[in-house]
Amino acid sequence: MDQRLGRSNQSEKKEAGTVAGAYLALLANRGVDYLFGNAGTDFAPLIEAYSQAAQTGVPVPRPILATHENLAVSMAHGYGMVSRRIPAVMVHVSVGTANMICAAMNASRENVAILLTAGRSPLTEQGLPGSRDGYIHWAQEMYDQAGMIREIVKWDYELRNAEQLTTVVDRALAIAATEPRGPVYLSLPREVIAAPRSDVERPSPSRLSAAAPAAPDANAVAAAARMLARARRPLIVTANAGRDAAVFDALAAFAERFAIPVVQHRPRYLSLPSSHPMNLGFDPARLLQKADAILVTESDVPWIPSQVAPAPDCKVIQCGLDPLYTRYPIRGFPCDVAITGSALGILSALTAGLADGLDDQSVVDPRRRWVADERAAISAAAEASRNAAARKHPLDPVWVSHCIDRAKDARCIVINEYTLFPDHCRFEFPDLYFGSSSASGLGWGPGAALGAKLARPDSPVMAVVGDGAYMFSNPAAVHHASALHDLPVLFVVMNNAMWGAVERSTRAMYPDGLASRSNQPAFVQLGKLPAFEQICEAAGGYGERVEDAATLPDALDRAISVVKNERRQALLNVICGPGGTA
Ligand SMILES: Cc1ncc(C[n+]2csc(CCOP(=O)(O)OP(=O)(O)O)c2C)c(N)n1
Repeated sequence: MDQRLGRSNQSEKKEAGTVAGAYLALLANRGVDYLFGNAGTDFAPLIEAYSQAAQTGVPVPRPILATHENLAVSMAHGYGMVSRRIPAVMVHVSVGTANMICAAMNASRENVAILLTAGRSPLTEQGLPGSRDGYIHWAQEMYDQAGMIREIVKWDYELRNAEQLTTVVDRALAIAATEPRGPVYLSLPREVIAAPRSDVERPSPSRLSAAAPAAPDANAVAAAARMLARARRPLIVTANAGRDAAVFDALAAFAERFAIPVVQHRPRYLSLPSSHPMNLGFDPARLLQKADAILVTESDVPWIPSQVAPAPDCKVIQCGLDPLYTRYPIRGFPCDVAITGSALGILSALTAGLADGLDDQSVVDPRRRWVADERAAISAAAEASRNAAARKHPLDPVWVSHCIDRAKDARCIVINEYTLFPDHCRFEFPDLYFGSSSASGLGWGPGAALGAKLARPDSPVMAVVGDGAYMFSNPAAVHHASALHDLPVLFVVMNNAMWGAVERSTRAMYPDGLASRSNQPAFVQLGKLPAFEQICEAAGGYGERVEDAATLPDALDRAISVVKNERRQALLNVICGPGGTA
């Protein structure tokens, strides 16, 4: 956890002003660099406090205006996901909270820590600074505003008075930063933040640390090590072990030493270099039935049970900060041993447990040969599918993925709202690829890319999204934010003019049904779409429509050059045929 929890080692100097001013200064003191905001009447004391801070020079989080709450939270998600710091978001009372829930759910399922906040309708009808003065102040009030979002966040609270400010903020940040990390929610009534600040001493840095994760249990590790040591065909399945960037090297060393192949099923963070000899791609289905021991690490859905299952005698070890995913109502994957702990801690404990029995080359060498054969087969199949895709018209997403891979800088951060095929791309370092949340609340990718750019201003950033995902992202708000905050990124829209995932799901359920034979099934075709490239151009960016496979590489080069050399956002509207993974 690298969040600074304080900037100096003394108590903060006391100043005149409001709770709003003290709150902003406290956030900055606790290492919150950015406050993503979508404002309303509840913001008045905060806006005044920002002006006062500008005059006094008190450090406060930089305000980042976003014209939709889904965008504000997606930007915060992207920023937190890349930086591992905790950003804050503030939205307008109940209605703003309603608008941010989808993006908050994405962050929650991916363990991204965010301090989500919202105003409250003023509590009083008159008599206090901040009392109701607009007709909306009655209808916007709810009996339980936080109830809307309570299932998604780790903790929620309403600030009641000036005196508890430090405890509340420090507790919120410590809970958000404790693994498994996640968003927390704090509501801030207008009279409370408009009140005079308290003169209660505020320790700096915070005295409320995040809790360290549990250490892996020695007996469980020993049992898992025995299962892996005996296996002829062991397999690791992960989605998110790489959320701790240090795992990228640790998993590489572990997999290599003990010759255990790794499949990354629907990864949100990559956990292994593409070129690693134990990397067996992204599809567990073809390997699952061959496996006799499976180590699932940080993977909520290691395979789809209705489509494929491991052999009945295959041992399954589930590892993670919350290996049973207790926040998911149903999850019935087999689990012979469950180990709670960080991926890094568990890999290190398993290394010690396996070192005795498994450095035996007679066990490891045959595995290594098996994995090499599997890897060769996967790479041959990928090449065949690229060749088949190469000259298709309209463009094939496989070919688009390959061209993106060839065009991108080796250090480019790629945000994938699921249309990019990572099996046709190379990522050799941690934190270069981020996939959309397993909650799949569409509209995340473009905002997350802006947040990633904020976290790593010197890295090129690209968002690859479907036309559906792009429209869910509030494009006008996205392009406005990119220009306003000087966050030039490249958006590649794979435009198949449909909600392909909806069609694929219908065909899968009713392969012989009428809808499968229809040219116009309901709720699938998007018909005539806007010229997306012009939406980007309207915000001062560069836009191009690409219809021909042969012209895509040059179009990518042009767009990448505009983003890099002119510091302007760019959008390629790539007209694709059906395809996709969801
Ligand atoms: C907020 C939200 N609403 C609806 C969905 C259901 N949904 C899943 S994929 C999808 C279509 C996405 O379209 P597009 O981005 O064009 O990709 P394609 O499926 O065509 O490959 C929809 C509507 C969702 N995941 N999230």
